[in-house]
Amino acid sequence: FRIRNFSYAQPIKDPIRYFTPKSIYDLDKLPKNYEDFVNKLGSNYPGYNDPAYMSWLYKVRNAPSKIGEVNKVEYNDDHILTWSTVYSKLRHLHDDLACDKYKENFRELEELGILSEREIPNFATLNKYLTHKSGFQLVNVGGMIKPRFFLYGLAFKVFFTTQYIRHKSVPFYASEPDIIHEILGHVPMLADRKFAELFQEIGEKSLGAPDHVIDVLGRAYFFIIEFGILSDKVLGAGILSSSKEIEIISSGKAKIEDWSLQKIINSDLILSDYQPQYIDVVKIENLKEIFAEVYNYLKI
Ligand code: TIH
Ligand code: FE2
Repeated sequence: FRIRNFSYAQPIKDPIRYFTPKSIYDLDKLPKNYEDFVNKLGSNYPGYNDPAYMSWLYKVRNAPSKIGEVNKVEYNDDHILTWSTVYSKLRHLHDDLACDKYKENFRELEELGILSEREIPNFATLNKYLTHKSGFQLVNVGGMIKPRFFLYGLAFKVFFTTQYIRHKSVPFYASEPDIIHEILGHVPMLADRKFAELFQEIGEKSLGAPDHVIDVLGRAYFFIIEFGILSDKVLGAGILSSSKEIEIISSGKAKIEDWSLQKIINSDLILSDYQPQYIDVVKIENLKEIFAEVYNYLKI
């Protein structure tokens, strides 16, 4: 008989942690809990004292979709007013500041009647557009999920997305993703075929990866895809969806840093406040090389 070497064996505390999806439908087996929201709940949570909003919020957050299904969320006049207020303000700011790819697809989405100030688009319509353009689809979850599982989705061109909208008292900045962030931040970029390929590649690199790899991939995603800039234009979805954050950048007071892998590895991840710094990747064509550097460093 053979003596097996157990030195690589990991104690399986949480079996799901080691589950790697093999097909898109395996994504339904991943946990979709959103611990961050629960941690944040307190009397300073926007909308905390608005019981109608809070009960709606719980309902929407607790109805994650399965692959291939979409929820039809009922938005009331308050929600639509928040959408319209942010939409018109951002649209104006984006004219000068959003990167070209974003603007090009945004214009197309408006021309097709998919995006407008008047209504919050439904996922069925968005997904029809996205799958046609780049193969991506939105699948709704209740809030920020574990980075590992978010990245796993990308491998199968699934973009896990929130569907609730921020409270009307805080239209111009949200400390966590909501539908304004997803649609006015991410969707126009997700429609770009090259960008979508990059997303899928990041996801593929994450499948079954050890924690330190997930950590670095998550950081690259965060500092570039969410909060990156392209010299005098904005790329990051976290900036594009927040007029407050755009204003900070255009005021010239923001700290802009050149890309450096060591910098993103050593910087704190600030999730619920304005960013203390933004990474400038100069032009979108640099992303391939930048991510190649990340993969090379991680030996993946
Ligand atoms: N700050 C973004 C907004 O106001 O739309 C939301 C977030 C994106 C990523 C982290 S928080
Ligand atoms: Fe995001």
